[in-house]
Amino acid sequence: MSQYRRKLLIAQWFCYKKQFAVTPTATGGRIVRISVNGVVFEDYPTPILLDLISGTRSKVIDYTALDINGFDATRKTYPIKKGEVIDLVFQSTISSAGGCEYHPWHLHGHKFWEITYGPGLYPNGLDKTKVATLPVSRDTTTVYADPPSDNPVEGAGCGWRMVRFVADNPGTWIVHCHIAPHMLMGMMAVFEEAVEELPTLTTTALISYLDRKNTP
Ligand SMILES: [Cu+2]
Repeated sequence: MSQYRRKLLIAQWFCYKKQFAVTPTATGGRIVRISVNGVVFEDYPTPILLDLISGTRSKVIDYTALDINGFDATRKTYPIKKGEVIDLVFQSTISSAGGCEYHPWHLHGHKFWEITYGPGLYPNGLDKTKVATLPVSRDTTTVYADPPSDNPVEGAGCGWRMVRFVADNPGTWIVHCHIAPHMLMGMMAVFEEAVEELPTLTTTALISYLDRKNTP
């Protein structure tokens, strides 16, 4: 199995001031959303895992079509190849209230290793003295508000954390902030991992699977 490392930057942004349009409400207020790399998560019209294994969603991914963050704007997922070693960087940014907040990020389908973290914005050059010598394996990690200031400079980072996992579990895996209101505000994304490995089943078999009463 070929392996290579790839970095995915997962940055949370509030729809805040002029950076994003906010949705006006009927009463003239506004609804604050949270995006991941500028995309506010919206549920798929149909479950994409079932679409993949029923054959109604293509398993052929064009990796040249991914944007700089690794996002596929057509599929609305972050496709990952089998065997990739993914360095996932969770980046916090200023909140709609004007301060830094903490975010506990949770990934489905994998445990990852905590590698390193830092204040502000993720730097291109890592301070290797801060990399964990005995990384902890877990499926949730918190990006603490760093700096903890109530009034950081607008556009400044609010802390980041890097974790690492190996793409060895084909499927569709959600990654989201575990603060439920943040998740519902859009702070969520989906990894489509090695989907070419998923089986293709007939609709009849799927219905049997979903509705046991229908099983002969
Ligand atoms: Cu959060």
